[in-house]
Amino acid sequence: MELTKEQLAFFDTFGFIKLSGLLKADITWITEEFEAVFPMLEEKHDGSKRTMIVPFADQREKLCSLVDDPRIAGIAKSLLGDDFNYMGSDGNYYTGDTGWHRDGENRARRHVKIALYLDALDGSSGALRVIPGSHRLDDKFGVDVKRVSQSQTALHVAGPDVPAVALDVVPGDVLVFDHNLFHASFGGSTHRRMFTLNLCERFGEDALDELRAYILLHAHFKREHYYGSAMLRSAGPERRVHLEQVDALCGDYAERTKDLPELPLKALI
Ligand SMILES: O=C(O)CCC(=O)C(=O)O
Repeated sequence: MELTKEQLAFFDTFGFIKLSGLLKADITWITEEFEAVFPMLEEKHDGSKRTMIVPFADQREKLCSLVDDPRIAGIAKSLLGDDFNYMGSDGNYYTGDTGWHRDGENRARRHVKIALYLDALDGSSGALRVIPGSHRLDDKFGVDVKRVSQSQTALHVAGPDVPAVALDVVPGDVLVFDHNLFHASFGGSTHRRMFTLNLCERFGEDALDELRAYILLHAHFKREHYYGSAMLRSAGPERRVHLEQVDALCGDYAERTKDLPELPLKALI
């Protein structure tokens, strides 16, 4: 599957796209696999705060296969090129609101997130809200819109009242957004389920130090490798293209992350 030129123009212009029902036929096994990851934590999610596992899809071979799925890989290739990098995954039981933020400020290359919400959500029950066009970092709007991260003090507007689009979802819908896009959610339950796949354009050979810094910055827990073992173990030649750049830099990963906390734990953000 490829995104059409109109879908690409929409993404370029607004910084996100919703693909309704794209994984509808698969959502039963995807949800079962999602649930199968969480028992690795000692504590069960009790709704008092967000529980997050990183890397997430990497824990289960079936979830890893999403990286090869022609629909997911097709979206990634359309937005990032045939040799895109897989940049990891997080799985979440969210509790409550997520304030306005960008996931990064990437100028040199595009980073995107593919998000699968596993419950039906609308704007008042925790659907992802986005500010269209806010991914354009250096447009005047892209600069001014930073005020939303302190909306109450800077604009006298509460987070939920910031003008935005709520991306209502049912399980099987796929949301794709640029890491530079401002996003948030409000009114969600204490058990809102979601996981992501992060992907980016391949780094140039002259930018590998930047890639090394990036993967260390995103190392939340002590681990042997940026990727989970199931992701590496089950990779065929096609997937390896999307892992090889990060894989090549992971030789000293265990040493560099040795002071971070260890899974299993109740992961907090
Ligand atoms: O669903 C949410 O509450 C926020 C999701 C989010 O911020 C993210 O995945 O980066």
